[in-house]
Amino acid sequence: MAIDVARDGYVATVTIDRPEALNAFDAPHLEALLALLRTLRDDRSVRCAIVTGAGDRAFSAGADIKRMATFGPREGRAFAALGHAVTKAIETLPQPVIAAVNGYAFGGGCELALACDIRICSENAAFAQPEVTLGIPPGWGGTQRMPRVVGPGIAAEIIFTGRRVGAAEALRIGLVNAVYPADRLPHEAQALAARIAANSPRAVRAAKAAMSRAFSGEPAAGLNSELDLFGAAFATDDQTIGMEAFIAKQVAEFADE
Ligand code: DAK
Repeated sequence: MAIDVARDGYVATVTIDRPEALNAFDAPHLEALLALLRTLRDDRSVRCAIVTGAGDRAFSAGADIKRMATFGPREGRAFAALGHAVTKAIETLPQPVIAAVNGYAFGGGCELALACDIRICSENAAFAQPEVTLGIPPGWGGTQRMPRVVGPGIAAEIIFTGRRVGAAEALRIGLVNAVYPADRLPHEAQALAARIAANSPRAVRAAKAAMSRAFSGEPAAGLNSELDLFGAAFATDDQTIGMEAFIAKQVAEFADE
């Protein structure tokens, strides 16, 4: 049982490692993931993170149903709050996060992937919000994030039916950006992350911060924030480095922070 982290250059890969339960989350795994996200948040040597599941069957089968089955309202609420803290920590991580979905992403597993900035998956991936079949509504942000990613009508159908969405459909509806053979998924995730990490970390962070406001409040507030972040970029070395490299027909090398 563990949440593992591995580094490759500027990229940190976080692996949910509980394959005997298809990487379902109990409270200790949620707490471990939350603690790890808090260290990544302040680690300027990490420019992009990947989240994936151990083994070849599941990204995560969601919240641990066996543990939840015995919860009363107080424990249920505390568990839901922990799940919220984890998905929020991913969403608000300053660095971009890629979900490399390598099998089942059900319930809380699907919601974890939805909290990431980008989702890519293997050909054997399957997504679902089956909570209503268990007598509960989605509880880790799926009701809010699924409609933003795939649109309200498709989200309503997926959430109200609890049905499975395979990789090809996930690609078609925009739930994932790309589908790869399972054995190529880790390499493709690393390549995508490395490509992001080669860019100005300050500019990428500013873009993520501005995009996070795209769906909150009035559009004008988001546009004003974009304006502020754009202006602030002109006070950084990265802006000078990036533009001078372009003019000199060279590849920009952005320094660590
Ligand atoms: N929890 C605990 N154990 C799980 C699990 C899960 N979610 N999913 C799978 N497992 C365990 C199985 O019990 C089995 O354990 P053993 O019997 O070997 O001990 C092992 O993993 C292998 O699973 P299967 O034998 O079932 O494998 P199959 O290939 O036959 O089926 C499956 C794979 C993913 C289709 C199936 O396991 C399945 O349907 N699993 C349940 C998936 C699911 O329904 N996930 C959603 C969980 S609900 C809220 C707060 C939080 C939440 C909601 C509300 N509030 C705010 C109100 C969160 C909800 C959820 O995530």
